[in-house]
Amino acid sequence: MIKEVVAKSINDQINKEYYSSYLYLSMSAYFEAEGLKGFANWMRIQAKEESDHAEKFFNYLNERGGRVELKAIEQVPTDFDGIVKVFDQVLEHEEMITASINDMMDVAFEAKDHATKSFLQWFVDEQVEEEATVGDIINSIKLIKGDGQGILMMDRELGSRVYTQSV
Ligand code: OFO
Repeated sequence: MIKEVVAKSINDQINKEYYSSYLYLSMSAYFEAEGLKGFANWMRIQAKEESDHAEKFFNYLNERGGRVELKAIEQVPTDFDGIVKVFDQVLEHEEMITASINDMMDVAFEAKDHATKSFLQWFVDEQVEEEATVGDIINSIKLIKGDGQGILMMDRELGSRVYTQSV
């Protein structure tokens, strides 16, 4: 049976992953309204991935005999201030998620819960990849410097992202 302190950290994280999903869906709606369909597509896939992450935690806690408790999802921003600021916000949010996963790892370590440590490793690696991807997008946006042609090209590129389910 999973220890209560570990189960609590997983339940808290489920909430954060759903918040992330909701946040990225809100950003997708913003891009859609701005006519940036490729950016909207990228963000919508990001939202789906976050919901998959929540389900991964959900399934794992059930598997370990813990009790999943879904709490209310905090209100996400609904208005944004341009492409650069949106992606800066994404990076900042992902850094917060990385810190949260690292804290979970510490909890599992202290509880001597080796199974949870092993399970969390996937998320540690995923966060490295996510932060790098968002960092690359921010660099490209900065290089474009608001040039319409460049934004159009980026919109096309981000529009080609395809969703692959991870649960
Ligand atoms: Fe973007 O991260 Fe989930 O875990």
